[in-house]
Amino acid sequence: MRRVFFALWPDDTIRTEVSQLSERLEQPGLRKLKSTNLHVTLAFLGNVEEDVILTLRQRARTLRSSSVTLQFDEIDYWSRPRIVCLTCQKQPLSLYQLVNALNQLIRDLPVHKESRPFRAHMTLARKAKYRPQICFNAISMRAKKFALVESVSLASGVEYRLIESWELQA
Ligand code: 2AM
Repeated sequence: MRRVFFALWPDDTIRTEVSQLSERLEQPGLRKLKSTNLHVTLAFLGNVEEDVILTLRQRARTLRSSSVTLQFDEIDYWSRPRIVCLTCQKQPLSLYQLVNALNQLIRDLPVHKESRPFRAHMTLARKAKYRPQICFNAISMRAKKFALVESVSLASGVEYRLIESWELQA
């Protein structure tokens, strides 16, 4: 079984920009994500068998959805997962279309299904206790691809690894 999810996978420029912002976060016990682990989850699928991954890859290839531009203009604190994350005041229609298309794609598969409304976010840090008070310039992320990603647990911590990515339409 492999733990997988669909995500927007930032390019190196965005990773650098977000990491620089993340460096400014300070609070006791905060566990910041490594720059290479930054992502925007589109659909969390949980632990799945190899044949399901094959089906996901076959279906994802056929998906036609538009590229997505996210304007990360807020830093939020979510108390239950205890995360600090970047969020968008406005989520573009193209994002909903992509998430809906992915939910259709997984509908009949034995994978985790989310019941809560979708809220785009990029987790910056875990084990947070309160909302950081920092000013920053909004970060605009143009995603031309979406990806199937694996979460691998290592002694050094969790690592997110790209399985495959697919182009979004211009
Ligand atoms: P995140 O997107 O809020 O950062 C792999 O576990 C990734 O899928 C994590 O980064 C995690 O959080 C996201 N995710 C979304 N829903 C999840 C769930 N129900 N259980 C675990 N991880 C989930």
